[in-house]
Amino acid sequence: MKPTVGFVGLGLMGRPMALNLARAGFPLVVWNRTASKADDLVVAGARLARSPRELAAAADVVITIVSDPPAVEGVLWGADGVLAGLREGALLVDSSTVSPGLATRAAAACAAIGAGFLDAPVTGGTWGAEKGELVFLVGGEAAVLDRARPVLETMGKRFFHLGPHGAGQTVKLAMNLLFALEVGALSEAMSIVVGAGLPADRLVEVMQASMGRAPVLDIKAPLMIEQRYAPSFPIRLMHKDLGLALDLANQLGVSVPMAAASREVYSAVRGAADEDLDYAAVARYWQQRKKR
Ligand code: NA7
Repeated sequence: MKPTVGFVGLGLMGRPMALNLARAGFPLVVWNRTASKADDLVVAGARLARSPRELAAAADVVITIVSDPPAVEGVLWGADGVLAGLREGALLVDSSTVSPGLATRAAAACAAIGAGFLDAPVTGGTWGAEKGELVFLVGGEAAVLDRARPVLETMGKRFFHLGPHGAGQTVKLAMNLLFALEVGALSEAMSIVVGAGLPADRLVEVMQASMGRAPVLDIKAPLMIEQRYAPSFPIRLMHKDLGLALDLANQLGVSVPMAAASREVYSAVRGAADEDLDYAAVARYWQQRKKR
């Protein structure tokens, strides 16, 4: 018999992930702060819980994927939070991108209940979430990952077990730091080319024929050239991740000056935008500044 899955957080990433669980036939209980986002999941057969606590009390495996550390704190430790309902022997998988320290605290809280915990942030964007082809970056015990695998395999195609609790978050923050710098650097390079009156797609064409060839040119460059910035990975979340990466580097005594400069850039781009944009919109920011 398939385990009952409780799914908390039906945002850009969580909704398609939960839909894949429903389609795979897992008994599913969902909760989202804005309940209306659960409508199509209820149509797909999921039950809408009144609180994360009620959800956890009904689930063998609980998955959370919410915006940021305060959101995770709220859905886990709130009065009607997951930890108030989580059953002994259950598993909690947090796929939000947060700090390794928060993952360690959640793991300890689960251990006190007799439940397993994994930090398992994901990469692959909304496209990967829809296709069920996410990549999971996992921290925690290998045996707990083995137990969670049948559920996680509905949503992902690759699983990297990276070490103890917090290791998944550490690698995820390092990875997003690199993405932020790549997209930021590509944006600046494009603004030089566009500023000189040349088309940005020629730069990309040349880059694709050089040692600078990289998937960011396949995935983000077309959006930048066509000025399509509907959020797949919203700039507000990349800004959050750069902050978390800087905090972590600070705790570790590691120097990351390019990340610090990049966070300033993403702060400015975020502040200048009225709408929720993808982080590729840093390209638009530099090109618009040139025009002023
Ligand atoms: P979204 O699309 O911004 O969705 C965020 C989700 O988190 C959404 O379900 C929100 O509920 C929920 N949220 C935000 N704040 C809270 C609080 N305070 N309490 C409860 N729930 C909350 O983000 P993504 O799906 O793209 O990304 C989710 C995570 O994965 C994030 O850590 C990324 O960095 C990676 P709402 O619908 O707004 O009521």
